[in-house]
Amino acid sequence: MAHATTPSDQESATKSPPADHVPSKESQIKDFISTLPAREGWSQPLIQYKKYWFRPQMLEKILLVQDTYKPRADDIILATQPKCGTTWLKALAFTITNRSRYSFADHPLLTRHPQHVVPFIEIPSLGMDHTEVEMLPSPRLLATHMPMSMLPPGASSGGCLVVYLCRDPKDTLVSRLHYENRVVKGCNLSMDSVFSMFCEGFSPYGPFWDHCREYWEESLARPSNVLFLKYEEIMSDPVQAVRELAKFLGVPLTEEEESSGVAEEVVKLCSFETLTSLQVNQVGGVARGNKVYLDNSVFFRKGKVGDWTNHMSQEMGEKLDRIVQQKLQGCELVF
Ligand code: PAP
Repeated sequence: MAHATTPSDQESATKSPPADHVPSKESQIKDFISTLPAREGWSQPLIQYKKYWFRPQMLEKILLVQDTYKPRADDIILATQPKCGTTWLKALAFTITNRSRYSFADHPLLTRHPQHVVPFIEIPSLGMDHTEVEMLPSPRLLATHMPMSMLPPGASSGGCLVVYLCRDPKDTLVSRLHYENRVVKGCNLSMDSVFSMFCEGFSPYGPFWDHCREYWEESLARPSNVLFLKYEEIMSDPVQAVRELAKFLGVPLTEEEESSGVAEEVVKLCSFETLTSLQVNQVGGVARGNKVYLDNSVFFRKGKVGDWTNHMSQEMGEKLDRIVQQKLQGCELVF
């Protein structure tokens, strides 16, 4: 139905704001973002803020939550760069921290998407706003893609526990390429183009290496508050990763749980195979604006280590490894 223009609409369209008009926080942020460097190349232009590149809508939200998100000492924050295993980490941490509430036979993950059981701090769920996170009871399990240096004060220095998951940049890039081409209508990025942008540090939430380095250094400085994990390590020994996560999150597995195979049950429930077999992760989805449609299944593609070899040449792989190694010089972090 067409929206009828009211006299007040017409007035606001033609008159300038009154002298004492205070612009909303949102419009101040939008104005500020319009002054920042922008660059084309990905499915949408990215904006550079404090060396990191973001989609404008994401940066808006990151700047907004600097005021609206009030960290609590018992918050648990799952931090990742996109495509590094966020869905998997959400499933694992949710299952571990809620294991006394739910049985494996009747578990929320059997009917709810892992992305939906743990909200992002800076990305409101559909139809929600930033009060969503504030309304949650403690202890909260939250997620973010924000760099460590952009976590609101209190989250980066208070008692919050932060789990950071990173992944081989080659597999991360391949996953990103498929994701953008699938969710953004009309997007047809090539491996060659995203590869050269990624190598320059120009990627959503990139430079990739700076994002990792910040969390890595914080995990060394504050090991009881920041746990640094790698996708490949979880893949090679998931049971051990569950034990480590449970211990770090203050809910270590008991001897009884060890002998009854709880870690193995968690691994099985959160595995790529189990999650992709569930209807909730196969059908349905949400539109985000006119151009983006997020199928529930888009968060599950191959779930493998080393898929990059099917999408880039050996030389490209070696070049990216060299760049990342060089950028991480002086840091013991290696991929
Ligand atoms: P996000 O950061 O955009 O929220 P994220 O979960 O990190 O999503 O990205 C999806 C990747 O995680 C996909 O990787 P691929 O493209 O290389 O396949 C997806 O397959 C993988 N993934 C999702 N769930 C699991 C899981 N349970 N185990 C292993 N990998 C998984």
